[in-house]
Amino acid sequence: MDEIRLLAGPSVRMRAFVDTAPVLEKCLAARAGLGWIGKNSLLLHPQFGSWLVLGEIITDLELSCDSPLADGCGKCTRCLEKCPTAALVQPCCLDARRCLSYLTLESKKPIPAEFAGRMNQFILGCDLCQDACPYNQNPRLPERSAFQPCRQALNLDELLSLDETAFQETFAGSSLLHAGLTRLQQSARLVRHNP
Ligand code: B12
Ligand code: SF4
Ligand code: SF4
Repeated sequence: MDEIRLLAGPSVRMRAFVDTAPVLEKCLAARAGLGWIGKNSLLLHPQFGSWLVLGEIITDLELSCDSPLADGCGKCTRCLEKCPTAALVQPCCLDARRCLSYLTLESKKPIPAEFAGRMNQFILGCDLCQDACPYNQNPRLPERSAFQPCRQALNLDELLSLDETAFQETFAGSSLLHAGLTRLQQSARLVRHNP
């Protein structure tokens, strides 16, 4: 935003969002020509696939628009086939109540038994409908240090042995704190017996 202010002058009004407000980010990104909404319901870019996070600056600056990109999914349905819980009920349409990402990250209720055996080794979030996508096969690693992974894979026994104090210390600065120890340990107990 500082750079925009340098170019456009101090009177320009702006506000930035990154998954932080009720803004239809995928829809806006598609209309801004950054990609198309794939059948996995995520924004896909021809080069980066869906391995990207969206952020936006809303401003009163008069800017010219790019044209939206054409749909690149074609007849492919790999993401729908790969979803372990059939949460992608039709192309581009996700039933969040069945999605492991919702169940492990957002839901306040215990994970229903019918989904426990389908969690693979995911204790938080799920990327299977992204892993399956042909556009996601050669991911570009982020250069910025802020986007580098801050920790290697979690050890389930270690996670299950943590108390709240140790959890806060171990994951200080990580988004895992948002999930909370109770939720993570619930998932860890469920995936322990999965192959
Ligand atoms: C709620 C939410 C979830 C929910 C529901 C997701 C869903 N697909 O509905 C849950 C918890 C399940 C979830 C999971 C994930 N999420 Co999420 N989530 C959001 C959030 C906060 C809101 C999305 C939303 O429901 N908006 C409200 C509805 C009405 O809008 P919408 O879904 O965008 O649909 C509108 C338009 O897109 C358009 N539209 C929809 N489909 C189509 C199809 C066509 C053809 C057209 C023309 C238009 C169109 O019409 C709709 C109505 O206006 C966004 C951030 C944000 N503020 O947008 C992140 C966001 C979508 N999530 C993101 C990510 C990364 C994930 C996960 C991969 C995380 C993970 N690893 O577990 C999974 C992926 C699951 C999946 N396959 O979608 C990223 C996606 C980046 C990308 N490449 O698109 C976002 C954008 C966050 C970010 N800032 O980067 N998420
Ligand atoms: S994130 Fe996992 S559970 Fe959710 S739609 Fe994608 S594959 Fe299905
Ligand atoms: S897996 Fe196929 S259908 Fe699904 S989002 Fe990727 S290209 Fe589109």
